[in-house]
Amino acid sequence: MTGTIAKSGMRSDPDDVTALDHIVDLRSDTVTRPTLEMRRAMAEAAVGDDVYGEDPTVNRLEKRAAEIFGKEAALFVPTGCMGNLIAIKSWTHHGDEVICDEKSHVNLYELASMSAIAGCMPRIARGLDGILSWKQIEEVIRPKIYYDSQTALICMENTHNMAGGTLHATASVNEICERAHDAKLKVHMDGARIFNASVALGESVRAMTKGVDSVMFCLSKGLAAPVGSMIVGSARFIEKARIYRKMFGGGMRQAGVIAAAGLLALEESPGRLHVDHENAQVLAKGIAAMPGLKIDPAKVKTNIVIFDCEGTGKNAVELCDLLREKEIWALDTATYSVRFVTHCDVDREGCERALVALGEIVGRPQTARA
Ligand code: TLP
Repeated sequence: MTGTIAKSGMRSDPDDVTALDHIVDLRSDTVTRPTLEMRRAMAEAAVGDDVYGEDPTVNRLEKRAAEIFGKEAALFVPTGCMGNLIAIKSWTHHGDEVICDEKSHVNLYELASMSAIAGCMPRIARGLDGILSWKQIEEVIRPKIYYDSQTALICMENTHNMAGGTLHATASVNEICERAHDAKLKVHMDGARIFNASVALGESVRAMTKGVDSVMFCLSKGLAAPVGSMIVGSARFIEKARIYRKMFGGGMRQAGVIAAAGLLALEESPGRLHVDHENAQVLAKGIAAMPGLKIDPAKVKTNIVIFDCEGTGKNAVELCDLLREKEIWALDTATYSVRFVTHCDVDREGCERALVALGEIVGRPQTARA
């Protein structure tokens, strides 16, 4: 349930009781609030002016992120959207095309910034459950003809949010990177939830992103930092990225206050993500047994549970409204599609409450009738 936390000791402050505490907020893992340790680290953080490169805590966070990913350098950015945009801008020129999956975040949920600001066209490919293969990418690479716009970049999303937290197999990522590089294309990974992918695959983020030219990952989602994302890549890429961050208004001053929480998020939080994945399984299995709801629990590998509600005769907005009356918050992601995202501020009991509430709305689980 909201307000409690699975990892003992992470949020133990008895004063941390807000009006939201009885709500089970499954809309997103972006809603996670900083832990007590994070709040303490924020209060005590050593700070300086990061635009001058003088914030020791930001510098520590960037060094650690680069180390963990096995890349030369890293940059702290305010949001995932800005991180993706900076990477796209750094790797492309106006008029270039960026290959991405149809339902990717860069295509659907970043206000067309790759076009509006970076001057690029999204070139859509349709991955299987959001996961692009080299074959699907190759089909949409533009030939080198003077009247064609040119492909410059491939964007992959791991985990893939709107496909339900699906995973890229590392062998396939490596193949895409090798072939892309042979074709003189760059590869960016929107790894907003790359640590969820790492936990589900049982592989290090370093191994998973070895071949990609840049990675964006979020500290502020399942890792529970209040604000911030990182981009990692070569020293040359980060040098350029730093300039675009300033151009886009993302140069922060005494940002060590939030970087301090980011450091804890990076070091401590991945170790508990498996709990969120287990809770997502409980939700998926419970939902699969309910009349009118459709989901394949075998496809739920991480913390995102997206289910179809068409068979209930209610659309997603109506279902979310009914859930909200029962203090369960969910997100409609399409006309008949509802998303639950598990995270550290919703424990097993909260997930069970969500299932009870869903059952009261759509009817009792089929297994319970037998
Ligand atoms: N995703 C949010 C919404 O914008 C949909 C969510 O609740 O899931 N890449 C991916 C894959 C993301 O899921 C998100 C946020 C971002 C980038 C952007 O991160 P922020 O919100 O930090 O700009």
